[in-house]
Amino acid sequence: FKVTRVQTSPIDGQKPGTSGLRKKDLRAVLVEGMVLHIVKLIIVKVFVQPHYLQNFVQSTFNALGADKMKVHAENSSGATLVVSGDGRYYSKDAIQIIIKMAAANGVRRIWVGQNGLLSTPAVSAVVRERVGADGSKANGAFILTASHNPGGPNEYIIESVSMSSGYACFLATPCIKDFGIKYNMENGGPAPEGVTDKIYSNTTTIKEYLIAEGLPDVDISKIGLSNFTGPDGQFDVDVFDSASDYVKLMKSIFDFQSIKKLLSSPKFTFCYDALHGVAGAYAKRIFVEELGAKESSLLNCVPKEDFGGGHPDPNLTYAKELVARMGLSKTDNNPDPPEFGAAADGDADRNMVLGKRLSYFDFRFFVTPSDSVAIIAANAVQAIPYFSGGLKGVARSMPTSAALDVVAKHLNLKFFEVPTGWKFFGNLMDDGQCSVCGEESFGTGSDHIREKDGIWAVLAWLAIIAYKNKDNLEGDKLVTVEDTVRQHWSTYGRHYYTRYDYENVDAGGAKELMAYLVKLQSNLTEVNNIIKGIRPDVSNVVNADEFEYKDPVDGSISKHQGIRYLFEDGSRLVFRLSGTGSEGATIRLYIEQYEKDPNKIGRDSQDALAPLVEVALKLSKMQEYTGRSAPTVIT
Ligand code: VG1
Ligand code: CO
Repeated sequence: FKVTRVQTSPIDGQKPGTSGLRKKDLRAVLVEGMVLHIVKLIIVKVFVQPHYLQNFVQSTFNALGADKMKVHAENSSGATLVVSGDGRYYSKDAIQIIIKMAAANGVRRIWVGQNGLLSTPAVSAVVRERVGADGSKANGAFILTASHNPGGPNEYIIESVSMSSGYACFLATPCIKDFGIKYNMENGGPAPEGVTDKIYSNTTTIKEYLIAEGLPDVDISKIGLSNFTGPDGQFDVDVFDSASDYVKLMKSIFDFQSIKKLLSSPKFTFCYDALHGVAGAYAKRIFVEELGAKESSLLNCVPKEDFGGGHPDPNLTYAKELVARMGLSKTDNNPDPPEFGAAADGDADRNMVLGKRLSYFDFRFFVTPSDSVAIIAANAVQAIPYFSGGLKGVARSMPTSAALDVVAKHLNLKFFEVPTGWKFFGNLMDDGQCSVCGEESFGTGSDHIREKDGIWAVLAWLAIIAYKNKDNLEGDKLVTVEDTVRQHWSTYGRHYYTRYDYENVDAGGAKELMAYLVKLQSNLTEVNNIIKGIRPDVSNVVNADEFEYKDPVDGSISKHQGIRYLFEDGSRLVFRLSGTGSEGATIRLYIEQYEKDPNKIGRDSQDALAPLVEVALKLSKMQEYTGRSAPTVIT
């Protein structure tokens, strides 16, 4: 092949957010016909528009610099990049484009998971662990995913509505489908802000990109190595099995035998919902083939380009089938609700864990992600061989509840509070200061890789349940997920927790709300006067600030990471703007209350939090600024 330089010009809005660049696959603009109310659709496909992906990829190569790409001439072993993702629509085209651009930019070899599939945690594992046939190691990776955002080809739903005037009106509603890309570094973790800022700044000045001409599309459905020759010498594309490196890593972390014993106990039933995301490619290998779960325990485990039309977000709203399978009650349709249920998001870095509820009536028991990381940290040393030497430290993102803080204190562990987004944990882990970490947004993980890890979290829970039942598998009743969580609360106290999301609100209104809260926060007397007027039974705010983080390893500072109101009794209100949305603005409101009294830890969390919720909504003038009387999603 030869290298072609293609003229291009900057495209607005290519700024990577909390986790890479994410955009709608289409933007539909409705133009109403003046007379006949006929709606015309003008569709702009964002990622598929000319040069969009190319500009971003070239800007990344430019940000990394020729030294990082180790062009062939400088170093005969050359650079190796991984390119794969959750398999969403447009991934296959994107992979071919990136292969050709990498070849033209002097990359020596590209590694692709079979069919372009690799979960985000598997990419991290591959970058860190995989060794190529020629002894090569990866230098970085492009991950193609928009995580839990839906995917699929452009679509719109057209409905016709008859008007009283006799005319018909066509309503066209665009389906929200996203595509995304992010770059991970040599440690297997997301590029730090210094790099993403540079990528963004390059996108604003880009004039040309390089692409290989005469390089055929590579068949990524077949495992094997293809060699090509370009101006710099040899270029390889290595298509490999998506699961084996990851499975090997999991087997080195957990005691698969003890989990297998648990799964084979007739008293333990299990269900895993991949929501048609890439987790399906791992679930069968790990849960069924390695651990002996029944094939019927897998739900939606065939990865699909459009996630089967669903929203691949593992929460109680979107993981509908799992929630139904866990069962409201024993019915004819659902004779035996599983003991343990879990789900993953599109790229398999998130997890939700559910248990069967035995008290009251049979209703699923939800483990909050903030509790999940605390419980994993509290049990890791006993239940997971990888941690048997002890934990180096633990960390959580700022809006995540303080359940982990209490565990850290009890166990005398180093503890860190970092801004939202996994990239902040990576530095601590590289520096040997953190073993287990998590976010309230269904993300849990450890220093085995540099991304959060959905399947790892489920294995960690299975390992804990297996450990708690190790002498009990023949007993009358197993220690359940619910028992485990309740035991934890009675030892450490309970953090009632909820998150309200206001999605796609007017960006101006959202900014004003945040500005108002920043200003208000500087006058605590006024804050407390307002609160007394709303709910005299809520405790005082003793501190408020805009969260700022100084990385203890590299000293870099991240500002404006959310507004915190801290109460005397340990309650917290946190407000922040999402950095992953692809439309308007999303306001997230995090509400938390600590309860140590063992008699008060069994309440329904929305009930327990009602006074604080009322304070949060009125204090922030949420409805005034957003026009919304209720959040889009509550978790
Ligand atoms: C959200 C979550 C954050 C998470 C990020 C990426 O970000 O709140 O905790 O790290 O998504 O997760 P934001 O900025 O929208 O609040 V994933 O699974 O989407 O890569
Ligand atoms: Co994700």
